[in-house]
Order: sequence, then structure tokens, then C-alpha cells
Amino acid sequence: ASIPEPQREAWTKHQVKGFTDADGFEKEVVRHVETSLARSLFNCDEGAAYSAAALAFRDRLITEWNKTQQRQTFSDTKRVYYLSLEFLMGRAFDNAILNLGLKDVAKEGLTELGFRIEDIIEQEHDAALGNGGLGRLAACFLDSLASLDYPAWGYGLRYRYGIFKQEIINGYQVEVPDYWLDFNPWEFPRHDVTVDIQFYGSVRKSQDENGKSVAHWEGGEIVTAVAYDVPIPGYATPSTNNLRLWSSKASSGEFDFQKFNNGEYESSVADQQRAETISAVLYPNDNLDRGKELRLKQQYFWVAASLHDIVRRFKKSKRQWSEFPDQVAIQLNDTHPTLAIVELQRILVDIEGLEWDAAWNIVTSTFGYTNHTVLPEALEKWPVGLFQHLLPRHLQIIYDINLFFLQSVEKKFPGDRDLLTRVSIIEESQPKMVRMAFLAIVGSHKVNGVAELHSDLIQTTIFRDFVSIFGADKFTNVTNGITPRRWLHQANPRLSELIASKAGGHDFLKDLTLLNKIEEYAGDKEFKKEWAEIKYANKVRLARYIKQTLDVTVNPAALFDVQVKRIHEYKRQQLNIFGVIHRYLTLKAMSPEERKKQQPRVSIFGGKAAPGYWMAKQIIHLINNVGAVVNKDADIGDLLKVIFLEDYNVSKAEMIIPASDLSEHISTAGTEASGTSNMKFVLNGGLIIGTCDGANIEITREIGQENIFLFGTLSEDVEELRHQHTYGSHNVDSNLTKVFEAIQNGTFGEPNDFGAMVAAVRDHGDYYLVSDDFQSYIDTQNMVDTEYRNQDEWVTKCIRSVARMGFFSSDRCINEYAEGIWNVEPLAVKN
Ligand code: T68
Repeated sequence: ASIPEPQREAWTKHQVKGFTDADGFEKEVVRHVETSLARSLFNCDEGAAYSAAALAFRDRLITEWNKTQQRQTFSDTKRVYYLSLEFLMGRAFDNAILNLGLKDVAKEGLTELGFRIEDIIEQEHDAALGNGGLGRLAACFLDSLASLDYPAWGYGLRYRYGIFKQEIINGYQVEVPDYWLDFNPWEFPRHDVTVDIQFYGSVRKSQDENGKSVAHWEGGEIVTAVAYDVPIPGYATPSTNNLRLWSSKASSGEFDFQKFNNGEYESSVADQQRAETISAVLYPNDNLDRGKELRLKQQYFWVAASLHDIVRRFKKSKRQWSEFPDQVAIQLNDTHPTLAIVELQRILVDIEGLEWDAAWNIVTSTFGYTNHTVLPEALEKWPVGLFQHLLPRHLQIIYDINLFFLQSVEKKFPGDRDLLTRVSIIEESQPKMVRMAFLAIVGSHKVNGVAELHSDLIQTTIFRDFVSIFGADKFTNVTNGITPRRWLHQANPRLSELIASKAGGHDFLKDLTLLNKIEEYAGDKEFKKEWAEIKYANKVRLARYIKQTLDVTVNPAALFDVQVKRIHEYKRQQLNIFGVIHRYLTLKAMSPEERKKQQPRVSIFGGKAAPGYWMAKQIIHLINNVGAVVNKDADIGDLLKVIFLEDYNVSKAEMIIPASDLSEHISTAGTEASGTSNMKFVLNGGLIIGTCDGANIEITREIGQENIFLFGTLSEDVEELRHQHTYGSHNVDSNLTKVFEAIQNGTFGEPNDFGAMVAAVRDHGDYYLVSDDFQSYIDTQNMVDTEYRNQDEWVTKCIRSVARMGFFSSDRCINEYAEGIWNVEPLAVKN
């Protein structure tokens, strides 16, 4: 309903312009304090100042957001929809200020109002709707999509509780719920944008006037999805995209009214609570599928609401259905949204009345699927019985998709029964299971891995048969990237300025390959001095934080060795802590004179364990116990400190990463699909110790092997070694044996606590090859010590590495998706 022409004058006259200077910003902050918050200068604490400043910037974003959406609607071009169950956004305030180019304005304004901008930024609660790399990748992609002016929407779930907060109590992880919605100025509830989502019920078949069979999904229950919109500002562009998150609530159908009127008040409230449960909590597992019914409900709820929204928008254009793939590209972030394939086929066939084949053509041209793991325990499978119960019509459609698919396979490879069994979307197990990755492959036109090694591995192992069936062209690689706005400009402002001073301004933040301009300063004395000063200052800040939170004093001049990521056996934090124990034992065995010659080190760990992952929790416990012993050992002093930072999250990453000298990316080769923090650490002037895994390989190619510390078994040798462990003899490395002896004689607390960790290596086949890689890990760490002593050469290596990191921008990555998978173009902004 738009305003008639004669009345538009008043609208134009009062159009919101938005502040551009400190004075204008201050005026808006004061207005929000006095009206939105109903407070005054007499009771404005930092929390209130944050709220008001955030509201002021939100207003700024919204005017641009509105214009961007209008521009996209009028231009009628193809849009990208990024479906992800996780968006690990972190804080929005600082990011909004920087992307709008108003940091100086905000700083000056807040100072004049009596606050320090750093303190105000710290008030914000992280938006933590994700577990780890997969969720953070989605957040970096949104930043790049907006910054590059692509017409794109994210679709996700508005969890009431994000990833749990981690507390460490007596060395153990304790989980605390993360209720984050008390005050969230970054979301706009759209109570008028709702979709009713059906669950359960049954399917009735009828015949239409032409004798065609039509399916009717009837009965069951309805839950309503409500849209919440989050503006996503691009950097140095007015483009502001939308992230739409769905929240569940009870449907307000007649049903509930009746109950209410009949006096069944309690049961009506119970219905409401049950409905709200769907979007209540993020599942806290990364790289693990636990097959819970509520998870499948979340997936369908979110996918069905999103598709309804997308289809509704398409229908407004009055185009033919065959043009759908010209208007819409949908990317599936892992298999979690795979039901979207089935849901679109259902909409087209059951509701819009298209023929199966015509519909299926549209579906497969629309979707792309990104795989993030080869770990078997992470590949999603759902029991057929659960589907039958929850989504009876979808199960029928899956069976039909599978039937036609298997028929095409039989035609191409006649008589190969084994092949049919291997590739069937339905696994003929007890109970039968739906294999979601296979469904995603069959229903998409492109399948990609997230780094070269990973993309090769999926094509030669888990999806090999599909390469012979569909041809190699369907499979591709898009190596992950990160946004330099958050991970350099925001997290490390001083380094960003220093680079800008030599790279011809801040253009490198839009075209990261321009970093190569700093390479000529890798030997420049003055530049190196400033570079080293910035690193030192970042380490001082982290040291201060460690003192405040853990009451441990660390020397900022020591080598800061950091491993921060989700705790997982495949990521091998156990290898790291065993290495630390070996270092401790070695130092203890030295004479005081010898010790004086050693390189001081601070080993810093951080990361959450999934609440049900017992072994990961034991690893955290061991790290903390080792710290408790080592950190108070007077023989050791500054030579070694062991720190476990509580509750690692995005905003802590922004402080930790710029303070690292060395970071660890030491997964068993072939297990880490890509890794993205490896890129963040190098971009911030830290070096890497790592295995030949994931994106480490391409980082090495870009920065040069002289600038990275690689060690360990190669991916192609892993299988053979595992086979030997199981069927041959398995001798544990002798240095590792000494580490185990120290653990077992009680040096680090109750030995029984760590029995299973030791046994996993010694007695149960050492699946992750910790023993095989131990000696080369230790040797490589010793090389690090030696090289770190030559600070001059070390700093040069860091500068050269940063200069060569241009490839790892998520902008490059998004452009590859746009060209190779989505076939979409940016929508230029005319002024
Ligand atoms: C990560 N995957 C990969 N999964 O482990 C990492 N899993 O190598 C890669 O860089 C990153 O994805 C981005 O491609 C995850 O983070 C999960 O968090 C996850 C969540 C739910 C279920 C399964």
C-alpha cells in the first residue's frame, strides 16, 4: 500500500537523512537516551550509552537498508539466498561504525559525551548463533556479499540461546546458557511477516480432472514462523543486505482460541511453549550429527519458512516458473538445509501443479551444496521412520527422487547392483536411513568443498561414485576466505593503519591483493620497528587480560603460541598439550645455566567442547591441570606458562589473534576441511605451525614454505598408518611414552582422569596419529624457538606473509561462488 502521489510531498520533506558528523551523532545519542531508554545524563552508565549509540547507528543502517531493498526489488535481478543454520556474527556495533566509515565520528562523539569508545564497544553481547568455522564462514560471506553489492539474503534461525557460555571450574568445563536477547538493537521483528509451518499428519491422494494423481498433506500441527530482520552493512558502500532469522511461536489458528475459551488455559500455554521450543536453542555440536528429532524439526521449520518467503517474492514478479532459476540461487551451507530441495519440489508439484520433470529441472538448477567435512560421524542421516512420522509427504518425494535417480544410474551403469546400493539416498540399514549428503548432491547443480585438498578428497572418497555418475564438472572447489574488515581493520586497527600508510590508503580492504604493496618494506628498518611495536602492544593487551581473568602473569616478550578453536580429537589439542608436557619435562631436567639459554613461551589454549563430548572435556581438564602445575613452578618461571582462556568466542578472537606469534593448526592430515582461523592469524602477522591439511596447503603455496612450519604425516599416508596400528604392531614414540609416564605418576593430578586419553593413543589404535606425528612436532617446535630468537628475520617473515595473503579474502571467495555457481552479478549503486 503506497502513499498516493499528491501526499508524497510531506514524505520527501521529512525523509530521514542520517548524521554525518560528531555533533549530529551526539544529538541522536542524547535523543535515544532520553526517549528510547527513558533515562537522562544523571543515570547514563556505559550500558545505557552503548544502547543509545547502537540505536543511533541502527537508524543510520536502516535508511540504507531500505534503499538497498528498494533498489533490489525495482531492478528485478537475480538474488542469492544463503541458507545456514548458523551465523556466528559476533558484535555488530564496531563493525557497523567501521563499515559506514564513521569510527572517528563515533569516537569523538562518545568522548564528548563522557565515554571511551573501547569501553562502549565492550558492552555488547556477542551474537553467537554458531559453533565454529561453518557459522563464522557464513558471517564473513554476508559481509563480503554486502561489500561487493551482491543482491543477497541470509536465512537462518533466531535461537533464543546461542552457543553456551563456557566457565572453567576446578579445571573442568561447565556450560551456562547464553540468553542474548535482553537488548538486541540489531534486529527488527516483522510481526506481519509470518509463515505457517506444518508437521506430522498424513497424505491423501486424489485424481484431478485429467486423471493425474495429486497428493494432499493433511492434518498434523501448525507452528508459526515470525521473521526477524538483521541489517548487514557493506564496507564503503551504501549496500545494506538482509539477514532474515525465523522465530517459532504457536499458530494463532482457531484451534487455540477454542482451547482458550473452553478454559483449557494450561494446555494452551503448554502448546505455546512446545512451539517456541523449535527455535529455542542452537545444537552445540560441531562436526558431529546426533540425529535428534528436534533438530530435524528446526531444519524443516527454517527451510519451509525461507522457501515460502523466496517463492512469495518470486511470484510477485509474475514470471513463468521456468524462469525461477534465473531469479533465484540458493546455497546450502552443509546438508542442514537439504530439505529445501524436497520442499521446493513439493511446492512446485503439489501446490503449483507442475509436472515432476519440469519441477525437478527448476529445483536442480536452483541449488548449490557446500560440503564442510569428510568425517563419517558428521555426515547427516535421518531414520526413515522419523521422516515418515514428521514429514510424511517429504518422505514420499524423497523416495521418488531416489527412484528416478537410481533408474538413471542403472541406465548409465547397467547391472551394477553394488553401485546402486552404494549411492542410494536410502541406506538399506536397520533402521533404514536417509543420507542427506547424497540427497543434496542429487538435488544440486554444483557441489563444492572448501579447500583444494578437501575438494579432492570428497571427489575421490565419500562422493567418488557421484563423480562417475554426474561427471567431474558438477564438483568444484571454492577455497574459504575471511573478511579483512573484521579480521584486520576491526581487530587490529593499528596494523591496518600501518599497512594503509604504505599500500596507498585503505583500498586493500576492498581488494586484498593490494597487500602485496607492503612486501617491499619487509626489509625496511623503520617499518619493521613499527610492525614489531604493534605486535608487542597487542601482546601486552592480551597479557593484561590474562592477568585480570586468571591471575597469571605472563611476559609479553615471550613467544605467544596459540591454539584456539573447538576442542576436538581430530584438531589434536592433545598433541599440543603432550608437547607442552614434554617441554616442561625437558626444562626440568636442565641445569639452571642451560635453562637460561631457552626461549620463553606462553602456550595459550581456548575453545569449547560439545557438552556430550567426554574426551574433549578431558583434554580441557588436562590443559588446566598442566597449567596449574607449570605456572607455579619456580624452576620454570617465565620459560613456560600454560593458559586456558575461558569462553572463546568471536569478540575474544578479535583480541587474541592479533597477539599471536605462532598459532597451531595441527589436525591429522585429511581431517580439517579448510580451517579459517589459520588465515586470520597469518593476516595479523603471526606464523603458523601446521600439518599439510586443509587451507594450510594453499597458505603455504601463497606465502612460501620458508614462512610456515609444516610437519607430520601426509594425507595420502594416513590410511596405511591406521591400518598398521590396527593389524601390525604399534610402538608409541619414546618421548611421548615419557609424557605418559609423567601423567600416570600423578604429576598433573589424578592419573585415572586421563587414562582414556593415554589409552586412545597407546592401546586403541591411535586413530588420529598423535604418536606418529609426535617427534616431528617436537622437532618443528624446536626450530620455531631457534627462528624466533632471530627477531629481525622473524618480523621480515611475518611482513612477507601478510603481503602474500590477498587470496584469502572472502571477497575472492564470494566472487568465485557468484561466477561459478550462482551466476549472479553485483547491483551497482548509482548515486
Ligand atoms: C568447519 N565445520 C570445518 N562444522 O571443520 C572447517 N558441523 O575445516 C572449515 O574451515 C569450516 O567448517 C568452514 O568451511 C564446522 O564448523 C560445524 O560447526 C558443524 C555444525 C553443525 C553440524 C556439523
